Amino acid sequence: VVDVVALGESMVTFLPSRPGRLADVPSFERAIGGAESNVACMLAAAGHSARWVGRLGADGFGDHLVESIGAYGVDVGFVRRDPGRPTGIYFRTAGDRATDAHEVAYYRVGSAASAMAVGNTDLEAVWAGRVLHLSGITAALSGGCLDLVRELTAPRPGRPLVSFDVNHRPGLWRSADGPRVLLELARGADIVFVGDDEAREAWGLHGARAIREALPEPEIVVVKQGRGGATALDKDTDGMCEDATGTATFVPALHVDVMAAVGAGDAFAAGFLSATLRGLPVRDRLRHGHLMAAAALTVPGDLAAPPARDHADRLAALDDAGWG
Ligand code: KDG
Repeated sequence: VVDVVALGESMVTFLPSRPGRLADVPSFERAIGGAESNVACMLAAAGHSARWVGRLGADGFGDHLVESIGAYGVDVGFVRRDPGRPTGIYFRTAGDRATDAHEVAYYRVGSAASAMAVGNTDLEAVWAGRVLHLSGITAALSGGCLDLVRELTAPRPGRPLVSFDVNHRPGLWRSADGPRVLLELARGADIVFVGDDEAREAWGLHGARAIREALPEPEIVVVKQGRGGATALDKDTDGMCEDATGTATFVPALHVDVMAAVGAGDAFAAGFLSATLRGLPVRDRLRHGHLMAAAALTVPGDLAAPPARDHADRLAALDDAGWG
């Protein structure tokens, strides 16, 4: 049994050579992106067995993704290649250091990944992990992709622990249904990751407690509060809906000099899932999430080398003052 299977679209990412508007950036450097494969890569780098399931064009960019993701130690044996559709790509500008405001230009409509569907996906390979990691990005790609995510978040005996990062990308949804659909999908998962800003914009929900009340089913809901920290709301504790303060675990984020916020959410999810797979308590899962996020925040691209496991464990074991 593999530790984690992640399913979703991966793209070749073009990072700007200098700050400024997309209109002005003269050249870009090739990197790799894709929220779900980022999680698989970080988990593999942290010593877990990970598989990424996706669909790519039969083109050079597809080769680059298979080779790069495979080089992290991720199993890419179930990635399908589609000779009739291209691999998705996207360009981004550098985020403003204070606000992270940046531009993104996707070239992914009609991509090979957008043709993913229940009928052309090896579901046994997808269900073969202890954890299945999905995100709301896939649901936005096409009707077939949405049906696939619905199938994978539906109740099913013996299914893996389903992890769902809401990842609301308003620019990808072609209808106004995105927020409603994302809430429905998140309710089918066991572990949910959502930003408090995302929940406010998509669902009009303010604060961790309101988010948990709208998502009563998952075992655990992790609300990411940007540079402040993250709060995990556990199902098993009492009085969850009456008073979230008794059930919530908050861990402040590490203060780092942010180079680019891109990929930090994926890294956070990878750290949290790594600690979950190791059976660590909720506080330590959040700390490992923050440690991996700090690694991603301090590099320009999506992916960073995470701290080695014993090093991460020593950092996670610092007393509260070390995290304050
Ligand atoms: O989480 C990082 C992702 O946003 C990036 O790699 C691209 O998957 C991506 C997306 O669809 O935005």
